[in-house]
Amino acid sequence: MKLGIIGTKYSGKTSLFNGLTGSNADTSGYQKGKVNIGVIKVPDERMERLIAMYQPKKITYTSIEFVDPANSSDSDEIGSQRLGQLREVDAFVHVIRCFENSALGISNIDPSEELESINLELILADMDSIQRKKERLEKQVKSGDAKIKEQVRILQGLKETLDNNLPLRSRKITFEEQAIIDELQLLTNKQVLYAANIAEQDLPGDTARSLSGVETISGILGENASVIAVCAKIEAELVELEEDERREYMQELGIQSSGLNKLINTCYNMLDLVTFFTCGPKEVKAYPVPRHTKAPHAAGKIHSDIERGFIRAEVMNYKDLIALGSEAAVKEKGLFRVEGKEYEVQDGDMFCFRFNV
Ligand SMILES: Nc1nc2c(ncn2[C@@H]2O[C@H](COP(=O)(O)OP(=O)(O)OP(=O)(O)O)[C@@H](O)[C@H]2O)c(=O)[nH]1
Ligand SMILES: [Mg+2]
Repeated sequence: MKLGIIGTKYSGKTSLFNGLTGSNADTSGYQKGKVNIGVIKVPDERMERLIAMYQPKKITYTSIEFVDPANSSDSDEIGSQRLGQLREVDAFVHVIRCFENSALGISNIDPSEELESINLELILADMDSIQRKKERLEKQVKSGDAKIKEQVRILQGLKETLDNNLPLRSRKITFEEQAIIDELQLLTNKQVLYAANIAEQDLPGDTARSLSGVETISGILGENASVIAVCAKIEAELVELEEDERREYMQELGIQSSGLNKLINTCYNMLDLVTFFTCGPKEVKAYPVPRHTKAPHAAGKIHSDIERGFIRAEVMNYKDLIALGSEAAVKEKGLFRVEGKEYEVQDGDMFCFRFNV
């Protein structure tokens, strides 16, 4: 999974990037043309139990790649070059500055203005992509091709949503629309996780000011929006510490869980992901998939051959395994099942796929 970090200038994108990935990217000022990319493994305590149980030769955690795109100019906008680097991400993390920065002479805090300006920039970028595609197709439409006419009609439908100042994620997208969205690598269909970047002195996040930042964001976006409060600067410091020291410092600050953990949990909820595992002496591996994914498609995450030649899934759930203590006990209780093509993956499922190609 790939997450792109967006936000206005000095909102704390690179600081958050450092805090999430344990990197040391420069935050001392404008860094022209430098893109920061970092990969983290998704912590999952279930993995630790499974590793202890199966003693595998190889361990593969789910990973998340964070992209903090390069500045193309020293402006408040994301800018076209950065947007280009963000087209392939699965979702955005939108950092919103809720702290004053006297060193940079910034004293006003205005989450609604930041939300609006970034939102508008993404909408305009999508409008531009759609407009160009439409013009190209309209040149060909004279030939009377019904397929092209249909495409122009779909583009017009997408454009109308954007004309109303709404991102594409605000409404249901049809199968045909999705194909065009993918082709044009549009931006506003992607889900957004909002990170209110609060001041150190507002930690653990319950001062009036930090609450007002988060509430402003939630108030504008509605209660379904995914909003977390973090202090990017502190996260960047925490990630540098040894485990013990970190725990101590977190306790001092009153922080329950790291920004990374908060972000991952919120992100999994937002994207409605569940995790399945494959376990054996060779490898223990975790795979995130959208809820309601069918067994053959899940198998395809391991190898396309397994999806193509799918016969059946042999499955038990992590919860049963832990409750009963062993695979044999799970089998004895009749909780080790054989499932077919229509089976939907449940969180914590442990699969063995049978296939034939
Ligand atoms: N006090 C405080 N300062 C912060 C916090 N997060 C970031 N900063 C500071 O704000 C300045 C900008 O932070 P960056 O992380 O570089 O912000 P950015 O969004 O990457 O900035 P650009 O890439 O230039 O758009 C730096 O001086 C940071 O140290 C925070 O939570 N509290
Ligand atoms: Mg930066």
